[in-house]
This record gives sequence, structure tokens and C-alpha cells, in this order.
Amino acid sequence: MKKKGKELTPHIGIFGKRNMGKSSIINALASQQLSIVSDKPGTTTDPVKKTIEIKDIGPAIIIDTAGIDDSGSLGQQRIEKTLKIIDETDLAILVVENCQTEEYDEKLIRLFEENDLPYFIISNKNDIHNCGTNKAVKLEEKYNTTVLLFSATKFSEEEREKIFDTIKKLLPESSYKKKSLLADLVTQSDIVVLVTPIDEEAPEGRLILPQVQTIRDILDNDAIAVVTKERELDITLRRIPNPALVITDSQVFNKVAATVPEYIPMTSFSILLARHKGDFEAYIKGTPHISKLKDGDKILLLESCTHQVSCDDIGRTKIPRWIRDFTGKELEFEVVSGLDTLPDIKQYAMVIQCGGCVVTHKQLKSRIRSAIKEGIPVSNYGMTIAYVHGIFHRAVKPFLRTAGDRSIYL
Ligand SMILES: Nc1nc2c(ncn2[C@@H]2O[C@H](COP(=O)(O)OP(=O)(O)O)[C@@H](O)[C@H]2O)c(=O)[nH]1
Ligand code: SF4
Ligand SMILES: [Mg+2]
Repeated sequence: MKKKGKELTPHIGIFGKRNMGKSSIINALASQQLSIVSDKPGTTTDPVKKTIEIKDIGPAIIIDTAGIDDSGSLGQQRIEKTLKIIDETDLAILVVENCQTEEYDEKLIRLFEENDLPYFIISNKNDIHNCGTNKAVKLEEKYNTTVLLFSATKFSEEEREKIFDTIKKLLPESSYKKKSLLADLVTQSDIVVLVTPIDEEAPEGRLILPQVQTIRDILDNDAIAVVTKERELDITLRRIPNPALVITDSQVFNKVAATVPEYIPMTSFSILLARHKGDFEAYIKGTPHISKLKDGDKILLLESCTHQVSCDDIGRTKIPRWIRDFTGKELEFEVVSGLDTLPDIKQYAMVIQCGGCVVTHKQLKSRIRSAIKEGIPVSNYGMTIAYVHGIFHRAVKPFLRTAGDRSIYL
């Protein structure tokens, strides 16, 4: 069977105090001199990214986090810098010496745990500080994770392989295996009808990325894609009366929903992509909260990039207008662009995240984690647009069918 689409590149962060041998371990894993190794503490001042090849997984990016522990302590600024790296990291390796964790390491471990980041520990320089298996096991028990004894300057191939095996064991599959958009919704030979308006907002001479991605995914699943404009949908459905699924652009959802009989599952490109990237479960639970917003509530809109004009008026004008019209409430909206530190999340009644087309799934999920931890309802642009246009229920139904009954949220 052929590979389904391009695979993803996982990110592995190497953390620990200065001089523990982080850069040397990266060199050992890469089997060549990539990072600068020095016995003068703090040579590398900024996170350095290197690519290594992991058997059965493919290329992975290793982030050398040197520079975040310059004073050996973990002040607020360094915590923020560390958190930024944690946001894009799929697996962390903490490097210590002599099976000993100090306050700094413990703070790091707490940050890993708070951010649901899987990690393991390498006790390095085992050639000069051999801490022995007993101490290693104790450390394993203390943190409930794997501890490997290693020497970056004197290691056997077997020891090096052990590190790779542990990486493979702990790296979340979602970080390197691309999920299919539709695999659980369509099967071989199913026909999927895609409705794509070609209006003045459509780019010249091509389809937009979500539409192209969906077509490719349908083909990867050995199903059949039929693409039509909304004007020809009627005739398409007369010729193909029983498609497995109809996927439409959100802008024409209402019009399309009136044409597509209730028994045919129907959704929008934006909801399909929301499921693919971000926290779909949280969006499903959080979106209906729009109906419960009260006068004076503050809503935070999160946009992952700063320079794109394409979403400018969606976050700044359209969504605020639609939500105000839908709820009839006096609401305050605030937009935060880019991946900078968030303002105090507790002041918001709701958080709405953009589609995150320029960031990874992990970064997008990390972005809304603090809101979820505070119990603040979260949604995303696509699902909010569906909700305020009254199409949310129908558009998420095809996914509830495959994910068990979640009618309590609707
Ligand atoms: N003896 C010994 N020295 C090591 C080992 N790993 C690193 N070093 C040395 O420790 C110093 C700091 O290593 P480096 O990789 O720059 O540490 P980093 O600051 O954590 O990136 C260098 O002089 C390395 O040669 C090891 O396993 N054994
Ligand atoms: S959806 Fe994409 S273009 Fe729009 S704000 Fe988010 S990252 Fe930027
Ligand atoms: Mg270094």
C-alpha cells in the first residue's frame, strides 16, 4: 500500500543545565559534529535546530535548548522562553549528571508535566560519574519515566540505539504520522461531493489549500471526489443522488444545506480542518457557549500569524459582528496575533482560535491549553462561523457518528 500523503516532522527538545552534555548528545545521535561543543559554559546561546534521521520514523528536528539556563535558575523570562520551546516540542529529553536532579531540573519536569509533554531522562557523563543501576531505577521511580545511563564521549552503538528506542517508544504518533482527514468517514469507491464557490474572493486560476488537501485525501482513501460550484449542486445531486458525504465552503453552507437532503451527511471544509488541527473535542464542547455569552463578556481571538491579511477582517470584523448579531449582547473582543505570551486568560469568557494554517498541530493545541485548564470554553473560527450561521449541529453530526454520542454538548 502506498504512503498516504507527506509525513510530519517530529520535534525533540533537549533540556538541562549548562555543561551537562546536551550538545554532545545531539552530536552522538547525529553521528557528526553539528552543534558546537565546548567546556566553557553557555557557548550556545539560542535554541539550535538540527535534523537527525530516526529509523522507522524519518527525519526529526532536535532542538538544543542551550541558553535558557544561563544563570542556572529558572526565572520568569526563562520559563517563558522554555515554554515557547515546549509548545513546539513533541518529546523532551532532560540531561542530568550522576542520576541527580536539582531544583532547576525539577522545575523543568513540572513544566513538562503541566504541558502534557512526554519526556525521559539521560544521566550523561556516565564514564566519569557512573551512578549505577540502583540510583537510575530510583530516579525512574521518582518521576515515573525512563532513565538512561549514557556517555556522549564514550558510548557503544547499543547504548546509542537505546536512546533511539526510547524516543520511538515515547514520541506521540500524531507527531510523525499524518492523520487522514476523512479515513473514518469514507471508504473505497464512496463518492464525496465538494462544493466550492467560485466568486470574486476565490483566487485566480486555482483552488484554495483546504479544498486541494481534501481532494487529495479523498483520493488517498480510494474514494471519488466530485467538485462542483453551488449553482450546479442541484444537477450534481440529481445525477449522483447518494453521495457518502457533502463538504461545502462555510460561506454557502445554508444554501447548500437547503439543497442536500437531511439523510446525506454534510459538513464544511473548515470543520473538517478543525478536526485535523487543534483540539476538536474542546471546540465541540466550547462552541455552543456562544449562546450563553452575557453583556460585558470579553472574548479573546487568537491568530497564529501576524502578517497574513487573509484572516484580517474575519477576526477583527466579521466574527465580532456575527457573534454580536447572533447573541444580541454587548461584547468586547480582543485579538492576539502571533505566538507571543497570552494576556491573563482568566479575564475572558471565551477563546476563539484561528485555523492555524501556519503552525503545527502541537503549537495550536498548546496555544489554547491554558484556557482549557481554566475551564474557559474554546472554539475556532470555522466552528464559530458554523454556529452563528445556525449550521453547527448539522456540520458536526458526521463526526459524532464516528466518535460516539456527544449529543450532550449540542
Ligand atoms: N567525560 C565526559 N565529558 C562529556 C560528556 N558529554 C559531554 N562532555 C563534556 O562536557 C562539556 C560540555 O558539553 P556540552 O555538550 O557542550 O554541554 P551542554 O552545555 O549541555 O551542551 C564538554 O567539554 C564535553 O566534551 C561525557 O559523556 N563524558
Ligand atoms: S488561519 Fe492561517 S492565515 Fe489566518 S490567522 Fe490563522 S495562521 Fe494566519
Ligand atoms: Mg550546548
